[in-house]
Amino acid sequence: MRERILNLLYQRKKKYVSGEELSRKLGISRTAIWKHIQTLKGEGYKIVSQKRLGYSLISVPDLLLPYEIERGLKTKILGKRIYHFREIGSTNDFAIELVRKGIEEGAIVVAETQAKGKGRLGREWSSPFGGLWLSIILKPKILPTQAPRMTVIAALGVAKTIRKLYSLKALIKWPNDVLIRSKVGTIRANGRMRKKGSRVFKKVCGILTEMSAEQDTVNYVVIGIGANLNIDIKKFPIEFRKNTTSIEKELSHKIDRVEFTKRTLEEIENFYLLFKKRGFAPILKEWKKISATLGKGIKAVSGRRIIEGKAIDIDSDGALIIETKEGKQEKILAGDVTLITR
Ligand code: BT5
Repeated sequence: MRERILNLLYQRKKKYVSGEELSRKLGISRTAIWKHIQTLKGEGYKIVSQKRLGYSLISVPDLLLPYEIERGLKTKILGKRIYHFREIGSTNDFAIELVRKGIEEGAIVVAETQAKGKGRLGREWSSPFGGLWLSIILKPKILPTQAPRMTVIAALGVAKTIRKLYSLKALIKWPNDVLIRSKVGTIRANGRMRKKGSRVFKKVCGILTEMSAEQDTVNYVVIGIGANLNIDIKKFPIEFRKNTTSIEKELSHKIDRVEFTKRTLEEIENFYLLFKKRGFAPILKEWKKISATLGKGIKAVSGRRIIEGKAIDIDSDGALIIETKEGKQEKILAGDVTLITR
């Protein structure tokens, strides 16, 4: 109901809609309308009321509220149910609880801040206010070994959104970091001498996919996306700042986080549907086009293996193929990559 009230107020933003009109159009009493308006105000909407004129929507809170994400969202699956928190431990943990209780595919969890944001391999993910901390529940019919494909689909969705909305050159570092070629303000960066104004790759988004599977079927996949949007880099712990950026930092202004969220969901869904229809090949093709890794000198750590060489390909399983100095080809399915040549 509150969503419908908001939609009517939005249609005449900053003008008045009478309580009588709202009550007639929505089929509820004027007292009920008044109560809903109070709740919306409590959530941060600035709505003024004037005795004979009615209600007027003045401004919307800077929050990723479900009403805002749902309005005009062009998806069929993603975001059909939205759970929003001002603060949570980890959106992935909550999404896993939901899916264990039987929630359907496409439900999402969003939070303004996370107290225990999770990176991969037990690492910490810093999640101050201003980012997008999002988990998406999917139930694809894939083999457990193919779950990393879902991460690629999400990384592509985020990178495409950044490119289309802000014309920033977002690239994907294997397997799933989204990087931006960022201007460096200092002369020294990453231990190398750099001219002021030259560019290095910095991480703007990380993805953590968690799943539950039986031997040959996946029960569910939770894709956790952490995107640094309107965040001053100083909000991150000092040890995380060096190779980190945010959209605000790159553009030198804040962006509309709701718009970013909607577009990301739409882009991810498009890639997901493409994957369902045509398989992984077209996804792989798109991924290779915006890879920050291919053709570069890299150091890869995968379990106990450390491999240095040139990243020469990503195969049909999504594995990274590295050619070592000795001319040997090595393949890794999971791990961390550092770019040596840029
Ligand atoms: C990732 O891990 O990149 C996956 C991050 C996934 C976060 C999302 S937020 C929504 C959902 N709910 C969760 O609890 N998690 C997911 P990894 O590749 O392991 O990178 C972690 C490392 O990146 C840390 O050890 C830091 O060095 C660095 N880091 C931490 N916070 C960062 C941030 N906000 N931006 C960039 N780098 C960060």
